[in-house]
Amino acid sequence: MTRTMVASPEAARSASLFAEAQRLMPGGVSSPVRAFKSVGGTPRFIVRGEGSRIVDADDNRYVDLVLSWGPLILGHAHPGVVASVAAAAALGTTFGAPTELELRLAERVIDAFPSIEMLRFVSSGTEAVMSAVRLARAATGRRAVLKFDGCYHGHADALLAAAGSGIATLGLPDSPGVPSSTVADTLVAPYNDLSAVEALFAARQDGIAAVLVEPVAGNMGVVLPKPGFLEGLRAITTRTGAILIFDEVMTGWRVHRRGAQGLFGITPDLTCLGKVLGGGLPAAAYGGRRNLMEQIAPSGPVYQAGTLSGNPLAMAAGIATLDILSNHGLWERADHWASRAADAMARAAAAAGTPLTVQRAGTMLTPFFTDSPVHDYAAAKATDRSAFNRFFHSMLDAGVYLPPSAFEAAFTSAAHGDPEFAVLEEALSHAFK
Ligand code: KE4
Repeated sequence: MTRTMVASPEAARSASLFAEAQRLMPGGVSSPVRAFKSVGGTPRFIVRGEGSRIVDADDNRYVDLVLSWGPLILGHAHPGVVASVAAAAALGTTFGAPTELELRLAERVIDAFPSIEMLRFVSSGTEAVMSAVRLARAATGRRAVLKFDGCYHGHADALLAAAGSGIATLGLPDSPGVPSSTVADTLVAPYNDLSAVEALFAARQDGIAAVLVEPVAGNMGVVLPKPGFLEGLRAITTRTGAILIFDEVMTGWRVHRRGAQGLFGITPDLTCLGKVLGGGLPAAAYGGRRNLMEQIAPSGPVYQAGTLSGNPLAMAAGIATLDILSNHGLWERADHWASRAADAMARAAAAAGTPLTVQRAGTMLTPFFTDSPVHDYAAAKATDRSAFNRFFHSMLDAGVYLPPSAFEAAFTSAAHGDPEFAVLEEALSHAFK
């Protein structure tokens, strides 16, 4: 029997599994942010997902607002997705050869993102961004890449400078093992600061290959571009011949059906996608202008490869997810629930006299414990993280599973409805005390 948590949940089985896991895997996890290190306590070992809910090893049931960090816009174990993956698996799990499924998912992506004329599938967002940066450097003959403080683009060496997400969560000074020579060509500007971008371009005599940006930042918490910021990046990169790369691994199908480029009407040169693209299985992609993508091997000299790239199970999951999501109303349902949740958090905090700023873009949102808007990483770091941690555990104990970090985005799905909203409101009624 599963139960919605009303008191501090029994987490004995998770604690026991976590102790065992820590002997076998660094931090007991397969990805750092899952370890609850910044919020403290025992990470919940999850046994199954059911639509908007997850059930942990102690049979505690939660409304899931992490959704595997974004991919599950339809919710867990959607029958249509499960059936497609099962059917594909029955034919074989991987061939290392071309399949029609890759074409079918590619055409859906190109339909959703008109800036993408051609794309390449890979298995993770890290691979997508790493490859897009390599392509931009090859296409321009330049070395420098400009990124933004607090943005996270995966764990490729060159991009672990001033990163967000797990690097921010754990307060890591970037990462040991990344030679200073590797990040010497990685320039970092504050998010939303066009004058800093202009200054870096003016100072870099040999030119800049690419500007890489989360067009809505999600890895320092949700931080929106100020009016004119993205337009300014587009103008600067067009003027200087630098490649504008939108890292939409998180924002793709999350802030808008056509990503941030659809929401703001900006056309990047290259786009990186992931998460929703694979419908919960490992798939990502990078794509853009044909005259850039044709430089990728084997049509061009820029090498990039992957044993499981375009994996048929991941393709099947992605196709099913995008086809189901195309049904009118499902994306809008997730967006509306996110809007209601943001309002409910703000109302509950105001009623308790707790400073809270909830920032949302479509189906992703972050409660920042501050009374002023957060426009960049410095402001995100200045928020009250102890208050967030208390909030996180109060909500967890009340059956709402939020991202275990103040520097992440929470996500909603088409499976979140009124019953889940009732659990959220009840949890919020005593979360700010
Ligand atoms: P992956 O290599 O984790 O598939 O994607 C890297 C990546 C690239 N770009 C953006 C904008 C991203 O948000 C990510 C990964 N996001 C994190 C959550 N903030 C994944 C969660 C984790 O690291 O465990």
